[in-house]
Amino acid sequence: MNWTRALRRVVPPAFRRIDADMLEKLEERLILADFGVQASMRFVDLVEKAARKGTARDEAGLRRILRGAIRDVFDGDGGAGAADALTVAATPPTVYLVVGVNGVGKTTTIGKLAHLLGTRGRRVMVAAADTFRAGAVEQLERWAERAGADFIRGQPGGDPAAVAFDAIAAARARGTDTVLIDTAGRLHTHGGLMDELAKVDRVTARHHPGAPHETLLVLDATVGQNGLVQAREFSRYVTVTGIVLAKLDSTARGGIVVALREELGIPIRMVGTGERLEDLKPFDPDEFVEGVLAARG
Ligand SMILES: Nc1nc2c(ncn2[C@@H]2O[C@H](COP(=O)(O)OP(=O)(O)O)[C@@H](O)[C@H]2O)c(=O)[nH]1
Ligand SMILES: [Mg+2]
Repeated sequence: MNWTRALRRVVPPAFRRIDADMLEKLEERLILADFGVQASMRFVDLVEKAARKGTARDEAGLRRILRGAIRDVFDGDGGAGAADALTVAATPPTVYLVVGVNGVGKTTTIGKLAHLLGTRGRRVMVAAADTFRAGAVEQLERWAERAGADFIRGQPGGDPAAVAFDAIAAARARGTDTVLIDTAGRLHTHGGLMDELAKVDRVTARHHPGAPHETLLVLDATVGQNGLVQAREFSRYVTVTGIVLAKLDSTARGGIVVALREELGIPIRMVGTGERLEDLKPFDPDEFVEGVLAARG
């Protein structure tokens, strides 16, 4: 993924030495780049300390400190192998529940993920547990066809938890190793739908111990800091194990991955970079860091 277009420049242009004025500019840029206040202040502190100790003086020194500090935020995260780092069940099927507010890109992400896992030799079934919105089931069915995945639906307006239940049973019967469950767009202020989501989670776990093996929260990169609010709200109802950041092709707010990882402690698993089947990439912290340092915008 080419991050430079999805990021604003954080290294202040044309400064001679690290001093108070430059540190102030750096902090402002980090915050404007959506790194979040917490990480921005911590990074500025690190640079200031290094300058005081004499271990960083100029732009090269600043870049060295930033590179290390940003990389540390993602310490232990999957990198290029993140798609394979998604938990796999000891007893199939592996179940991934996909959640997020309306319009963030859940259904599209499921289509792309089904394709990606398919290319890694996994047999995938997608389950339309979004029984709330008209058209949602057909949209998912089209993605399943394109990805070459099995597809299962419920009754229109029916119980989403029943769809999850049926999908696991069908996957067992057919020997399908992976089930992706699409859920209705939750307005995070909509308590009823959130309770329904928690029920999908519970029924899945009861029917198949250990499931869901991942609960992936899809966030829309274009909304910036609002993603933090959504993540906190969803975490009250389900255990989010990973984030998929969609629509990175349409934003310069990619710095949000730092705020999400720093403030929530949830790994960024994948990034969405467009509307085609192949536009889902594992999040690679090294690529991200190099993008931050190269960003000019
Ligand atoms: N540019 C771009 N558009 C995306 C991406 N992911 C999803 N979309 C678009 O966002 C809109 C909502 O996506 P959808 O999957 O229906 O969202 P859902 O309501 O969360 O299921 C659709 O028009 C998608 O084509 C992405 O990575 N890049
Ligand atoms: Mg959808």
